[in-house]
Amino acid sequence: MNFNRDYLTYSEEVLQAMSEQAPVVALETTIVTHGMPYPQNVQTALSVEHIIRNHGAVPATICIRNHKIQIGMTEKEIEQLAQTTDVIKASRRDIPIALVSGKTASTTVAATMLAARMANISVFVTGGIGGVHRGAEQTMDISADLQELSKTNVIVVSAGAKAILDIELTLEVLETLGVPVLGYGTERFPAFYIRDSGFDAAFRVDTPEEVARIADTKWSLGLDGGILVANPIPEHASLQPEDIQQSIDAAIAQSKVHGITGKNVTPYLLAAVERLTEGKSLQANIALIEHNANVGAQIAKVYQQYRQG
Ligand code: PSU
Ligand code: MN
Repeated sequence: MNFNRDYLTYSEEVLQAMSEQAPVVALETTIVTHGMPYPQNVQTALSVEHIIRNHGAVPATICIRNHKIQIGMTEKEIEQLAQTTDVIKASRRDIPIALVSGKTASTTVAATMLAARMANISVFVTGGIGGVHRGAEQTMDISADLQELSKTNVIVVSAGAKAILDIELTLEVLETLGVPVLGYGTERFPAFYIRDSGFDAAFRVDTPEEVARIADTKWSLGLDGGILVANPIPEHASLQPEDIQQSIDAAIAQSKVHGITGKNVTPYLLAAVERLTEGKSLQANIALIEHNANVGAQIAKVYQQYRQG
């Protein structure tokens, strides 16, 4: 990748890990600033980092601050970010704008993939990716996350995509864009709070080794783009489809009444669903991202051997 490295800055922990060729796992921050309320956002961000360290990998939480893309944040910086209210939600298009303005920005899945790639980090753990919104045939609201998955070489560990989206169309677009969708321990594509969206993943894998091997094979062939690992929420934390479906439908209806568009749609729906489920969706969200951190750290450790080999 050819780009100006002056725009990147690293935390000491990440620099140290890189000098030792230790496995590093990228983490996004839009989930902190726009995906969860305070204080659960900061608690979750720290707990995910903790899980990754317990596996012997190093977390690199990513944001944009002071005209730099920052790879790795201290606990204090994460706490500050979580309490700031006017943070820019930065996807690919917003990265140069945030860098020039010097304002603080959190990174979406798309922007975190880009930053990870620039920093030579191959594994990224998130909650759920953005996708094709319901009614996209009218609104054209399709997350830039999908395009990024078609271009940028990072393994993205997720719990699938939320049922606020049109999962069927999201999978169709991922297929068109050539993105391998790997069900982790399942044939089915999970839908965030629930383990089965009703649609198949492209392929089932059961081990970190399989994921690492597929990534290595894809990129060895010069087939650029990400790999989407779809790791279902643990059974005990998953919600009943009937519990969540009504809340999602109501949230989407409210977003229409309030005329929510563009990058405000996803944060609005996440907050509305949380309100309508009386916090149940938030508990599920925390459980699934922690689970993804466990799986992602294991994948990062195995993939690191391919990078060194
Ligand atoms: N899905 C979630 N929680 C989130 C997001 C998605 O369950 O916090 C965030 C991610 O950062 C994702 C972004 O990349 O929302 C997608 O936003 P949009 O739909 O505007 O592309
Ligand atoms: Mn959108």
